[in-house]
Amino acid sequence: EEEEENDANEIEEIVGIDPGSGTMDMAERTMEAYDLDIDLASSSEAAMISELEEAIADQEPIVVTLWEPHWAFNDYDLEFLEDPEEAMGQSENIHTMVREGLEDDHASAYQLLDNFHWEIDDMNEVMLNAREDDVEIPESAEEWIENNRDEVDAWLEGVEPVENEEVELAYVNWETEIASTSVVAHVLEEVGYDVELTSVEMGVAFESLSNGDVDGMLIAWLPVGAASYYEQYEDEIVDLGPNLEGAQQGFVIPDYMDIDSIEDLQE
Ligand code: PBE
Repeated sequence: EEEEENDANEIEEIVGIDPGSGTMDMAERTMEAYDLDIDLASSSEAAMISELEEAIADQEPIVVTLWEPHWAFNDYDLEFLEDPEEAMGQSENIHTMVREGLEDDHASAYQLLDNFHWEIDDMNEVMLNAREDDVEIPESAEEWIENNRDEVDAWLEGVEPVENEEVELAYVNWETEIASTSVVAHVLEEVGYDVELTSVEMGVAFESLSNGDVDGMLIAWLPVGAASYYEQYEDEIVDLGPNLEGAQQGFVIPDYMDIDSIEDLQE
């Protein structure tokens, strides 16, 4: 029998990101929930974005795993596929987590990490300014701090300066995580800390935090993305709660495509 030509038939895979990421875990669970008979290709944030850009240049159908905040939503007309089963949750918060004992060992760092909270627009500004000015995110993070002094000063309330103390933060090499981690690292340096930043995979970040090898991290998207790691490690780490609210992950398409729900990918 002949199949009608449409965008859904042309989709043979969903373009994912790094194996071991919360995004891939949630994508796998979502594909199971909808019983999708297509592949989930792993890659990286950068490789996923370049595939997306190539598809858009050729107006080809493509489905990627993507999340908000992300500058791609600023540069391109993109849409989240509807998720009637709510397999990806309604929205995500990004949590700050620290190792047990940090409060006693480095009270000021603990206090600052506990105070740190910002909005989607703030994180977006750091990422978009880096692109606009063609600088690395740590540099646009410094600029953001200069332009948002009042907000930063509020995080510093009750935080005593220190000397000769070192803290280590783990992060994953995703732009959202580089943005938040860079901002907090700069502010910790203002307080007087020597800050070491360690880029690892998400599972390694959780493990390092649980055994005290690193002091903190700002990377856990919950309740959905990082759920598997969180369940595994929650008794061995300290969850300081959300540093950002209202984020979202999902399956994303260019808006020229003629599908609008994950259900449209079912055969
Ligand atoms: N992400 C980017 C990460 C967090 C931000 C959504 C790819 C993840 O949890 O997998």
